[in-house]
Amino acid sequence: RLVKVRCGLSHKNDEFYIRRGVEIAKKAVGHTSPNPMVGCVIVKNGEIVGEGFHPKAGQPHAEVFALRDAGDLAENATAYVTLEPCNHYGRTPPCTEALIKAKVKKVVVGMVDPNPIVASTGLSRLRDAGIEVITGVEEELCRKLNEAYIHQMLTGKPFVTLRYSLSVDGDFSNQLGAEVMESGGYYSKLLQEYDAVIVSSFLLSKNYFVLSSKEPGAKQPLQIVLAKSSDSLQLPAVTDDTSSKTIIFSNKEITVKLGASQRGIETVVMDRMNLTAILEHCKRQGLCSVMLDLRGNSTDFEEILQEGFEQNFFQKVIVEVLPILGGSGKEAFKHMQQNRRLKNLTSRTLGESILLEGYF
Ligand code: AOF
Ligand code: ZN
Repeated sequence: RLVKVRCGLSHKNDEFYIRRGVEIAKKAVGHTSPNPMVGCVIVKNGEIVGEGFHPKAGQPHAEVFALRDAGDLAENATAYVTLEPCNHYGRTPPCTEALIKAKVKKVVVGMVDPNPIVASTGLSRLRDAGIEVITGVEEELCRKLNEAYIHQMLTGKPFVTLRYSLSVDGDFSNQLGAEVMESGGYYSKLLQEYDAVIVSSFLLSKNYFVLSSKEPGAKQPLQIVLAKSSDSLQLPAVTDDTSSKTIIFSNKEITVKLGASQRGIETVVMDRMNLTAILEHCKRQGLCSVMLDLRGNSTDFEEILQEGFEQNFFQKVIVEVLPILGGSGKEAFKHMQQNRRLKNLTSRTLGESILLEGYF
């Protein structure tokens, strides 16, 4: 039985090479929008002879880099591509033609391109040229890789994720969570995945953190600040350093005061705070993915959350449970003063639930 398992692991099947393609596609995380992330692996006689990924919109596609890497070895080889090869002249020429010219024998595709100008024409172009084509290999993984791109292509709207943290007893106001959350650089990595992040000015005025990814070479998301306070507002944590752009949305009752170094920051005054207008703005800027970070004063988000749920604006939720108990002030926990911070928190899934265990 052991021997069998070992064979299973070393056997490199189509799924293996598509997974490798997904891995290398992710090298460009945060840089390809509005284009998808794509990886391509060229395999001949069971060996990888070329690899490439799409680094940035406007630059060549994954297939082009992989074919260049493989050189003459691409002839009679199999090309594994996480997304259907394009068949149109966009900013770059069609990848189908490049694959045909390189005389590959077979093309294995993760998923069909939802872009209406491609949508299966890439597959048929390759088949017409006598190339064997298989599609739908590790499709779920490939879809997850480009969830924002797919949503934006199919609906014309940005992909919106709600992100928030909770204490173990379900406190949602969670001003307490701000510092805890920075552990492990997770948030910094998450920011890379989004074209824009929306936060409340409350969070920034508390100087809890700066909204820029610290990943090396990171592309910074657009920082969208909801100015939510009846008083005039100072925003100490917003800087206008060139790496991250900031835009502040407010309603008529609020005066936004910017510091001398913040003059370049764009401000938009709306009749009332509304998510429709904010997302329209993102769309006009060609932004495909937006994260709405609910840290801060939960009341700050009431209006736009209501609107977002009514209009079905949200696609995804990311919830972080903090190692804190007794944040909610609920009856059962209200006498708790000490040991609010839990130790050795572990988690696992129970069917569709999550089980947490922690120690006082
Ligand atoms: C591929 N391989 O690596 C990518 C593809 O303006 P362009 O020329 O960059 O074309 C963009 C479109 O091409 C994009 O919307 C998507 O349909 C496809 N992206 N296709 O074969 C790639 N990035
Ligand atoms: Zn292409």
